[in-house]
Amino acid sequence: MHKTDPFTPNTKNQAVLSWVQEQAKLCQPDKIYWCNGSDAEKEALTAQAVKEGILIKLNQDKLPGCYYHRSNPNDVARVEQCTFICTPSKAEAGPTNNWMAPADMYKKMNALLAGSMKGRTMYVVPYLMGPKGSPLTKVGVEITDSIYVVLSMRVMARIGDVAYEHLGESDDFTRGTHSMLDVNPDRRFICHFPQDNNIISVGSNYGGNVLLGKKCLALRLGSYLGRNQGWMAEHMLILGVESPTGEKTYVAAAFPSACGKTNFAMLIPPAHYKGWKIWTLGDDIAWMRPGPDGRLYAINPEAGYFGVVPGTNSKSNPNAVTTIQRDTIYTNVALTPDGDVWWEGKDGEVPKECLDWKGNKWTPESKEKAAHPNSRFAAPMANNPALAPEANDPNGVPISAIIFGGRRATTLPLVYQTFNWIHGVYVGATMGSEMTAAAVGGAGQVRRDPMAMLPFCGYDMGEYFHHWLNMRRDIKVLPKIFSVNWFRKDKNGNFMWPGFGENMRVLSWIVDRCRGRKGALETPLGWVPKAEDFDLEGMKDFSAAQFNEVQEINSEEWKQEIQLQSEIFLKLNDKMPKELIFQRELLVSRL
Ligand code: OXD
Ligand code: MN
Repeated sequence: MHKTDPFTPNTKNQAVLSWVQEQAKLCQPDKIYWCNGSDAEKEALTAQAVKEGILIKLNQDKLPGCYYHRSNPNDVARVEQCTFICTPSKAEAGPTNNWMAPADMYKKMNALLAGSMKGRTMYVVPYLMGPKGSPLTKVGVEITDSIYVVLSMRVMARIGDVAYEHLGESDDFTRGTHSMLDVNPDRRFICHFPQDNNIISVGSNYGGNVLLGKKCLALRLGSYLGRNQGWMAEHMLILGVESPTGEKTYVAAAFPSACGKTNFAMLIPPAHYKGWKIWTLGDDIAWMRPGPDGRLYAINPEAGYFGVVPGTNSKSNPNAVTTIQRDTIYTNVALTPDGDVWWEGKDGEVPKECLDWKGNKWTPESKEKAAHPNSRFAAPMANNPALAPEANDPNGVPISAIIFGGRRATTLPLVYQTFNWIHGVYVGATMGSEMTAAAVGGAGQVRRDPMAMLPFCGYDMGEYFHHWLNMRRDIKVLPKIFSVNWFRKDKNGNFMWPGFGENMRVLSWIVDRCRGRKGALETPLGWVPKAEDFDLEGMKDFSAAQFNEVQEINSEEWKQEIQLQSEIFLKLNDKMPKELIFQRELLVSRL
């Protein structure tokens, strides 16, 4: 519905109207602003955010449409310890999630939300997760008192009237209430009520905690809905590999947060791969369901990228560098005197002086980082020169390969293919990775992060593995499953594999395996490339001997690795599917 006054409702959907009214009664905002997603609205809200000092307008000659935001220094990452899955029973949430009884959590949240928006505006943001018209697409409505959230949501999701059109008169939408309160870590809770399709997030203004379509709906509630409805919500990028003859192969890949999903999804092949092209479908989340032809089809529910900024440059990710030149919200990077942004690892000169992410004067002599290690860009996917034309296709794309990858300094070879779906599920389920700055606490420690979903699975992790195993009955043409590790280090602490664009070589072997074009050698872990099948041509300073080293399977390290897997086996205990227990035994006997 089109209108000029944002303070009158722009929908006739009764369920939305009465829920908003209920929330308004609780939060008591001064005004209710009904977003319609238009460009005029974007302009008005951006101007308002600048006026209120929430956004700083960047140098528009250099960065047209770009703005800068500094968060509260206590609010820079996801907070897993404050994230709750409030299923009716604790068992449904499982041992890897924080749980509280729904009635208790609603009581606690209602007390915090009561009057929380006095003196503030409540924004009502209708949004779609997924392309218009897709059977996988879901509608959400987020209520928030943060203009930064509204402006970020319009980058990350398809917001506005399009969502009400999809919803029609139905009451089937995800309700999400967000209030910053006083941005106090002691009053910070990210709560999910899967049985009510409801989210309440308070006390934060950080993307992963407050852009409720992303981690909360697309992964936590999404995984719960997917299990009940026969589809999969995964922490995976989606990319397409196009050969010089126009053959396209689609791949989904799960890596934990801040392990290079955005870089991999936007990869530019090295010069040697003339005529090859990588297309980005998504960089963080995949929703997948079996299609009528029995293949597994994936969509990216998002419409933008919320990427880690430090380290982004024309070597690591040239497409991202282009993507974030326009219409981008930068959070917690450094600000230069000429209204440009800077971060550690940016192309070009280090500025002689700038303001760091906290607003303090910074010079190259400063001990602290200028940009926070988890500083972020929010940029529309439409800016990506490698955006796949299929990114808006409601049918999604058929997935031929699934890749699991962690950040591991030792043990894990560069690449291997699992023997079959069940073995692949075992490899995903036992994945370990060094923790990063994307979540508060523990950076650097290796933890088990099954399918990179540890922080995002909205129900019992053992049941989630069962769901993966069960899906093989509905997917008639099963994707092949691979393990990769870009992060192995030598004795001197140097990365053994150059990574970035060179990862194309791994991808090309994977594509050839999916298409039955390349052979492989059987090892205790799975199938690995034969030396002659792995393309090293055109690589400077990387020999066949180095390839053997990065592929080495060290049985002592693997004995330890299997011990470390006990962490997840013990935690899930009797919920661990038998198939995965057997897979572990088989691996032990093969080794
Ligand atoms: C993200 C994350 O922001 O995984 O995508 O933390
Ligand atoms: Mn992520």
